Amino acid sequence: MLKLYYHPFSTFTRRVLIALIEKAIPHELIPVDMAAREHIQPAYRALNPYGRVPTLMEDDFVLYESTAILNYLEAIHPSPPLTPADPRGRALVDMHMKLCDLELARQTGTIIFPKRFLPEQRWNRAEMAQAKVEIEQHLKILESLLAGREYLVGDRYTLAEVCYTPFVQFFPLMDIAPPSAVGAWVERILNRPSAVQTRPSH
Ligand SMILES: N[C@@H](CCC(=O)N[C@@H](CS)C(=O)NCC(=O)O)C(=O)O
Repeated sequence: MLKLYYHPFSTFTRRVLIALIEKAIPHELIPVDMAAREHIQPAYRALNPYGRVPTLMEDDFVLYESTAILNYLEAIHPSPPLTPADPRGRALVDMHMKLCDLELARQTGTIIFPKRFLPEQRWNRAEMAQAKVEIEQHLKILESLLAGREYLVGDRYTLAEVCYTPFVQFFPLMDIAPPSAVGAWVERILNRPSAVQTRPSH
């Protein structure tokens, strides 16, 4: 059985949890106590030398990086599909997964990590403000791509939406009001049962 090393507040882990649910893949969850610094201890670093979650383990096969894990799950459990079958559709999903990491996930982390876990005196407000500007620029581009569409690729829910879901969840905490087509898309993807089931409590 697949094992997933995870933390319940981890955005990147949530992507994998969503895919496991969407595809009804049996799995075992193994919590990593990040508050107790378990992720930087030698035992966990032997699995994932970067000391991050998620990490997937299947027999003696170990895989980290959420997008690599999502692609592996798609390869071993192609049904129901979370990517289009045609090469162009597949490539567009890859493009959006990458852009989500580059243009939203990193900047969201810069804002929400301090807001969720650090006292205000430790916030780097200049860095957080710059991250918000970058997110708003990205949302303008997404708005033009999503106008008149329900989803980013092929008008169906794909791994691109799986990647975005944990990060768009935090728009309210970041005081970001998305433009209209992005706002409707966010509501659509956050209301999906797999998203509701994995919504973080914090
Ligand atoms: N690029 C990685 C990012 C994973 C990541 O940064 N996970 C966070 C939790 S959401 C973590 O483990 N942080 C601990 C650390 O960086 O020390 C992925 O896509 O899996």
